[in-house]
Amino acid sequence: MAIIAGYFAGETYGLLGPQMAATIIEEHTPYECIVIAVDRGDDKTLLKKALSDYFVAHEPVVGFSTLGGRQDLIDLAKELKQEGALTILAGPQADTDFRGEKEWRSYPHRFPGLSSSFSFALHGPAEQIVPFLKEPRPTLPAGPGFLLTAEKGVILSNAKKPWDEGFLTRVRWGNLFRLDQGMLTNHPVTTAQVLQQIGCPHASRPRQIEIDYPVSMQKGKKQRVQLLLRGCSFCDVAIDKGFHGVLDREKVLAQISGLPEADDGRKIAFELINENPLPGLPHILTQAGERDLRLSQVNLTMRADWLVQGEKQLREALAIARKMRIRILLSSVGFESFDDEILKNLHKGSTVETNLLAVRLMRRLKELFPFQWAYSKAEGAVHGFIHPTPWDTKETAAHIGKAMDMYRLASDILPNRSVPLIIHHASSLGEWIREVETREKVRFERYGSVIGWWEEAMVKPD
Ligand code: B12
Ligand code: SF4
Repeated sequence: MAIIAGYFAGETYGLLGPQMAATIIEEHTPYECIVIAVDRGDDKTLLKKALSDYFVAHEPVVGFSTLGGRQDLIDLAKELKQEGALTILAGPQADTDFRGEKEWRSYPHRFPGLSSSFSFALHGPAEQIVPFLKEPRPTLPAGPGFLLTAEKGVILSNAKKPWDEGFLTRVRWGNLFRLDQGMLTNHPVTTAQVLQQIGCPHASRPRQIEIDYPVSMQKGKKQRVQLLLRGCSFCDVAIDKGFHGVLDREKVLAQISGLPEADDGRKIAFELINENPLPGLPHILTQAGERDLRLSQVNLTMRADWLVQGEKQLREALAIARKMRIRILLSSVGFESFDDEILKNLHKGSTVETNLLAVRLMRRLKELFPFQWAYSKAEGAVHGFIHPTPWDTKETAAHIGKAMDMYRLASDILPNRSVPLIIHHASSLGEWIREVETREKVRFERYGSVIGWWEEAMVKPD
C-alpha cells in the first residue's frame, strides 16, 4: 500500500498524520505501507510508473491524505481508480470533502465532493482500516469511519471511532518517500511532530455569535448572520477534530523517545502539536532530561492569549532549556489580525491588546534567553496574519497600519506575505457565506472545496 500526500519541494518536515497511518497499517495488517510526498512539480506519469514498479503484481491500494484541495492529486486518484487501483481518501476533512458541500444537489454551483475520484473514504483514526485490510479479499461496505458511494450516487457514512491513545505513540519516520529521477527515494525528515493534543480547546464549546456581512454587501446599517460555531470561524480543524483532549504525558514522552537522531546524536527538532503547550512544557523537558533523551529544538504553534497566560511556565521551560542546551522556537502564533472587528468576525477569541502583549513578551524573552528563545521570521517563524478579509475597510486598514508602525511588526513578527482568508466549504464561514447567498440571492464561485468571498467571485442573478 502507498499513501500519497501533498508536499512542498525543498522541504524536509515529516507528515505526522499520513506517516502514523502508514505505521499503524504496517504493524497491524499484512500490508507494507509507505508515504509518498508529492509536490506540484512532480511528473505524474513518472509517479504512476514508480507506483507500478512498487506494486509489481500486487493489487494497488493507494491512500490519499492532506491533499489541501490539490486538483493534480485528485485527478491522479481518479486515473488510478479508473485503471483498477483501490483509492482511499483519508486524513483531515476526508468526510466533508468526499461528501461535498451541504445540499450541493439542490445548488449546482456548490462543491460536489470527491466521491467519484475515490473507491471510498475513511474519516477519523487510521486503525479503523485494519479489519478491512486484514480480510483476504477486502469487501465493501465496511465498518466505522467508512464513507461509500451507493446506488444513484447516495453516500453512506458510518460514524467514526473515538481516538485511541494506544495507536498514537508510534511513527516510523523513515517511511517517507519522494520521487527522484523517476524512482521512489527515501526522504529524510529533519523536523518531526509530536502529538500532545487532538483538536483545539477553543473548539470545545459551541457558541452563538454574529458575523458581519462582507463590507461590499453592507447596505447602510450593519447586517449580520447568526451562527452556532466551535472555535475560530475559518478553522476546519475545529470542525474536523473539535477537541478530544490532551494525551497522557507518558505517551508524549514515548513519541519523543521514538524520534530519529541527527548526526550529533540529538533528537531532530519537533513541533509539539498543542495549541496550549506551555502548562506541560517544563515537565516534558525535565522528564526528557531525566530519561537521557537529548533534544535539540522544540517548535511551538499556539494562540496569543495562551502565550501571554503561560508566561511563568514559559520562563521556567526556557531556564530548563538553557541547562539542556535546547532551543525553543515559537514557530507560529495565530495573531490573524490587528483589528478587533476582524478578530471578532474570525471568532478568534482574543483581541488586538492580547496580540500586542504577546509581541512584547516574545521580544522581552529574546533579551533574557537569546540562545534558547527564537520567535522572529528571521529565525524561521511564520506567524498567522490573515489579509485580505471580507471585512476590510479604511478603518480596519488604519488600525492595522497603526499597530504595524507603532510596534514595528514588519521587522520580526509579520510574515513577508499575508494569507488571504480561505473559506473551506465545511468551516463555519461556509455556513455564513451560504446564508448571505440565500438572503441576498447571489452566489459565490467555488474553487474546488474553497468558496470565493471576494467581489469578483460574486455572481448576481440575471
Ligand atoms: C501538524 C500539522 C502539520 C504539520 C505536519 C503535517 C501532517 N500532515 O501531519 C506541518 C507543520 C508540516 C503542516 C504543514 C502544512 N499543513 Co498542516 N496540519 C497539521 C495539523 C495541525 C495536525 C495534523 C496532525 O498531526 N494530526 C494528528 C494526527 C494523528 O491526525 P491526522 O492528521 O488526522 O491523522 C490521523 C487520521 O486522519 C489518519 N490518516 C491520516 N492520513 C491517512 C491516510 C490513510 C490512507 C489512512 C487510512 C488514514 C489516515 O491517521 C492518522 C492517525 O490516526 C492539521 C490540523 C489537524 N488538527 O488535523 C493541519 C493540516 C493537516 N494541515 C493542513 C495544511 C493545509 C497544511 C499546509 C498546506 C499549510 C501551508 N499552507 O503551508 C502545510 C503543508 C503540509 C504538507 N502536506 O506538505 C490542512 C490539510 C487540509 C487537507 N485536508 O488537505 C490541515 C487539516 C489544517 C487545516 N484545517 O487547514 N501541517
Ligand atoms: S484556528 Fe487555531 S485556535 Fe482557532 S480553533 Fe483552529 S486550531 Fe483552535
